[in-house]
Amino acid sequence: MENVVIHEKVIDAQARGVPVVALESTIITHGMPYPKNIEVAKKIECAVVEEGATPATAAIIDGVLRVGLDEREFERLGQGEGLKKISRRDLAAAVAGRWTGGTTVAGTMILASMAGIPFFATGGIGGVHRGAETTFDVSADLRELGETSVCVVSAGAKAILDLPKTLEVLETWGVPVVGYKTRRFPSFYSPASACPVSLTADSPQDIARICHAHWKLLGMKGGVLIANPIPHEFGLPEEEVEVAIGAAVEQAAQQGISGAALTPFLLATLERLTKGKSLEANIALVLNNARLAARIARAFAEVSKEGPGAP
Ligand code: PSU
Ligand code: MN
Repeated sequence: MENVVIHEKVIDAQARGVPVVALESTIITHGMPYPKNIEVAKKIECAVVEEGATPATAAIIDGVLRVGLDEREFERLGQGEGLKKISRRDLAAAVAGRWTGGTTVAGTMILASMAGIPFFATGGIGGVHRGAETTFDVSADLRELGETSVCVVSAGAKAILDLPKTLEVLETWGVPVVGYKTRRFPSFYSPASACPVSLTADSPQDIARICHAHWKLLGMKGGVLIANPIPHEFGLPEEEVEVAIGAAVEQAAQQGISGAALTPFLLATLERLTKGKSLEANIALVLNNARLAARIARAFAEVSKEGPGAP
């Protein structure tokens, strides 16, 4: 795809058959404060390298779609002004208007797919917002998972969302939701919610086989969502998070915050209300997801070698 600039180190890894893991950048531009955001983005890349894969953070710099960033580009995203949050509907405007910004889960899936990278690690996906029955606020991430053939490793979705409705929409779009060593959909800061997942896998190999069956054996399009619970020691007490979320949702309604601004507003308010504890949990779970994504990408390379009749 000639409109994407793939970093040399990523092209080199692809040529040598080293698995690649795509990473998103809205977490840098809209998810965490500077300089923590840059620090964490680099730690995530290191976690992927430690697991034997090559990281490729996606973003848009001066209207150029980039997969794999260098030092200078990370700095731009970390402390630049007027940075955009770029989802599917924003891509054309970003290119035509030479925007610089972070790509959401949906945006990153599109860039990863253009660059031929089927595995992607993030923190949490966007979903159906609470009160969506009146606002119709449903993240474009869900439709993208239905459409684009990338496996997204997440810690589920934040309880700022309506989790049962989010899972219903994923079902409508035909997205396999695979709980990693769990039968319950994780809710980001907590290892489990009350909602069941449709599938459970106990190893990266099991997940790789599901992806292989989905894309290669059945020839279907569309994403696979991996729900990887936050490690127990980093989870936050559920009652405390629930109170803070209730307050954040209420503040958003009072201030009339809606649309693309809603998720960043809720995340920032939550951070304040939990006195930074949510940030530490966020970092722990993203690193956990990056490691798992790298292990799945490696396992997928092995499973693909076993040939079309592989189990
Ligand atoms: N959820 C999080 N942290 C995040 C996001 C979601 O816990 O940083 C970001 C992701 O980039 C996601 C986007 O793709 O917010 C969803 O935004 P919206 O609901 O506007 O589609
Ligand atoms: Mn929205």
